[in-house]
Amino acid sequence: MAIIKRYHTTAMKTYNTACPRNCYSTCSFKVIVENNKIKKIEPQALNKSTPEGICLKGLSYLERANSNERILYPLQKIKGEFIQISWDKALSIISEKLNYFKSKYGSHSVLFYAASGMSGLLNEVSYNFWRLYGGTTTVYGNLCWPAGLEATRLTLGENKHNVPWDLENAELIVLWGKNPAESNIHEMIPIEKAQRKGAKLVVINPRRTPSSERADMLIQPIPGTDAILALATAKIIIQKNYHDKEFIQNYVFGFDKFVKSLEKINIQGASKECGVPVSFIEKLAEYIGNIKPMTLIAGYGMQRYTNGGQTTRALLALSVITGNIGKKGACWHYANLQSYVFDTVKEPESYYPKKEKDEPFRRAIPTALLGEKMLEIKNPKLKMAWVERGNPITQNPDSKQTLKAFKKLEYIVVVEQFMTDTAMEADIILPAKNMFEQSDIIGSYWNPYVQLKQKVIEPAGEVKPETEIYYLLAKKLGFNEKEIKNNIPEPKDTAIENWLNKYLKKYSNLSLEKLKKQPVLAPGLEEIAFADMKFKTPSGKIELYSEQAVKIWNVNPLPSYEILQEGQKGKQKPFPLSLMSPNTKNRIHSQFGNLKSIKALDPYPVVIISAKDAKLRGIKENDKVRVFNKRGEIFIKAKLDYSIRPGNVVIVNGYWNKEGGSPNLLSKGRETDMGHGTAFHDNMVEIEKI
Ligand SMILES: Nc1nc2c(c(=O)[nH]1)N[C@H]1C(S)=C(S)[C@@H](COP(=O)(O)OP(=O)(O)OC[C@H]3O[C@@H](n4cnc5c(=O)[nH]c(N)nc54)[C@H](O)[C@@H]3O)O[C@H]1N2
Ligand SMILES: Nc1nc2c(c(=O)[nH]1)N[C@H]1C(S)=C(S)[C@@H](COP(=O)(O)OP(=O)(O)OC[C@H]3O[C@@H](n4cnc5c(=O)[nH]c(N)nc54)[C@H](O)[C@@H]3O)O[C@H]1N2
Ligand SMILES: [Mo]
Repeated sequence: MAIIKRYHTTAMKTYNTACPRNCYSTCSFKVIVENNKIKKIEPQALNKSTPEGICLKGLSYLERANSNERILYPLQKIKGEFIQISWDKALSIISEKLNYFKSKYGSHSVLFYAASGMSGLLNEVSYNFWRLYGGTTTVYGNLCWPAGLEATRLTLGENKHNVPWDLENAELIVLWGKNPAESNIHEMIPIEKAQRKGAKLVVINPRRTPSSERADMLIQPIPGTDAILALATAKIIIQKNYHDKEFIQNYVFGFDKFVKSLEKINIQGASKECGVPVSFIEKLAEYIGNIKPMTLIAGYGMQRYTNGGQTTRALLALSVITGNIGKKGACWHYANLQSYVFDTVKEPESYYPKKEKDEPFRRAIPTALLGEKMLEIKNPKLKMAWVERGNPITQNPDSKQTLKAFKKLEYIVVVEQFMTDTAMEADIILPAKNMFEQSDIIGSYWNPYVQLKQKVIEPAGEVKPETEIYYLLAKKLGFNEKEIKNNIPEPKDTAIENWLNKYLKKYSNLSLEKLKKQPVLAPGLEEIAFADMKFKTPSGKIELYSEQAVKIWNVNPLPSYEILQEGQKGKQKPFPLSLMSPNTKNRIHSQFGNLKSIKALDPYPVVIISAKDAKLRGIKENDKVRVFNKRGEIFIKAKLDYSIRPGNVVIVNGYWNKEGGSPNLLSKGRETDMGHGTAFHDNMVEIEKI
């Protein structure tokens, strides 16, 4: 009753909640609600990682939640147009299709595709439903971060790092392939505090970004060559005797082999390969070798290459040989999975099918090659797809292939909030909930809190959360009642709360009541990760040499520099420019860009090109250009910028086709060397004026 009463009051009420977007920050914030409408969004000071400064995307939830472009009813495509239909009709059609394809071709003729549009524990209900259906085809791997996760797991045994506020204790901070001023704005708070106390900041990124504005040193390597830069730096550190012998003696496995492997590295040659002057490499070695404690923040940018895992291992070696692990102000800062206390997706090993548990449920294809494999797979061929929390036509590589694969299907259901490129391909669209319309528990890969994303309003229009959609569909399909009860919560707020409480009960410091008041530090949190110097690797030590790396991924057992598959050196003809397509400040991938408040700042995609490359092609600022390779083309405006090295260009990802197009029209579906990640940036293009 208490819950129902809330929604009928006209008084303003304040709730604590948290942002469930796939973003490092995962901010806690407060929402003020009146008459079932979100009125205001304010920071939540109780979260030490995100006490202030809600980003523009967070503030734009006001517009997003109340947007009149939101999909509020089930829609059916009839002769190319979407027509509103009743839930009963929509679910009847879908259950008919599901029965038909299963009986005619087997349940694996249906693809269940979900990505990272909304996080939360309740997402597991989707998998439960598809298991009850008899299994489907799904994807393994991930678009995001797994090469780096796996590199870290191979070396340290686990993915965890010091709490964000420990950054203040660092004397040296290296931001390598991460751009927190855009992708993790709250990280800039402790970085600036450390700098005010005298810490040095080094940024390593082929382009200059807002994160490098206050750096003491900016190094701009050729994309995809960071491993050789790191190995050359390691060689100088060891030659100059800066390495931490005691730490290595006690905790490191394979150091001698690592030193031996560096013999073949020639500093001059390395400098040429990565495009960084020797003096800069020497300076970097001076810094990393002498300034302690160091936190090396590795982002997810440079692991989205075909050599991304090995590159990450090479960077991590710098933290290892200088003893910058397990101490105040000293850590390898990649992903802190300590708040993922409930999630099964904890380490990349779980990204590929586990025999006993998953095989009857699913036949899996790599997400990095979604379009290609959807077209290729046989026995049975794919006939139908169900997409939720994802926008694969925009966000997965090689959009043309992905689109072709979707167009070949006989039936598509998309659960969405907005008319995305993927939703446009649907035969039926089911309206998706937003973050304010259902409670759920979320973790974070940076913020060390377990948080409650609270239900604060009743769903708009006829919106139903996925749990309810699956519940109704399970009934329609006549699944066993007991199975339904065990696997899918009833569509009632109390049933959802009971479901979440079932998990929370495992930890004495967690309960819904408590989480409603404030975020709670993850149970068992190590503020300083690895302070006990225990490493869950086969040797029990930090592994520079990894037999697992060879066995699982067939890569060099030591960190090594591998040449990219497509090319990186700006010389490949007929496509001489390497295209990076990183994340951007005012969008989370393909989300938020449709809002007026965001469009005002970021109205259309541009290609960032150096003045030198522009001149060579007769291109001026704001000229419309064609960016192309043999996979596709995109017509956008050019932005001339000194932030970028000649030979490289940038188009940030997330733009929809109707906005001008996604850089994934140009990227190839390719896996990273480990972890089944996606090598988006291993991508060469040419540009011409039109
Ligand atoms: N505002 C905003 N925040 C986000 C997101 C978002 O979309 N928008 N997405 C969230 C998600 S899901 C993720 S995965 C993270 C990702 O956030 P980050 O870890 O910051 O990763 P990216 O933005 O992909 O890339 C970071 C930087 O890597 C650089 N880079 C590319 N290639 C190379 C290379 O070869 N070497 C080096 N040294 N650098 C390179 C790019 O220029 C880019 O500036 O951000 C999260 N936070
Ligand atoms: N070229 C290039 N491509 C990239 C990247 C890159 O660096 N370069 N980065 C990659 C990375 S790091 C990532 S993580 C992926 C992200 O890829 P996706 O996870 O596919 O992308 P999003 O745009 O974040 O979210 C997908 C959709 O989820 C919907 N959604 C939100 N909440 C809900 C909900 O509760 N229910 C349902 N059913 N839908 C909901 C949103 O409206 C949105 O359209 O993109 C990848 N793509
Ligand atoms: Mo991501």
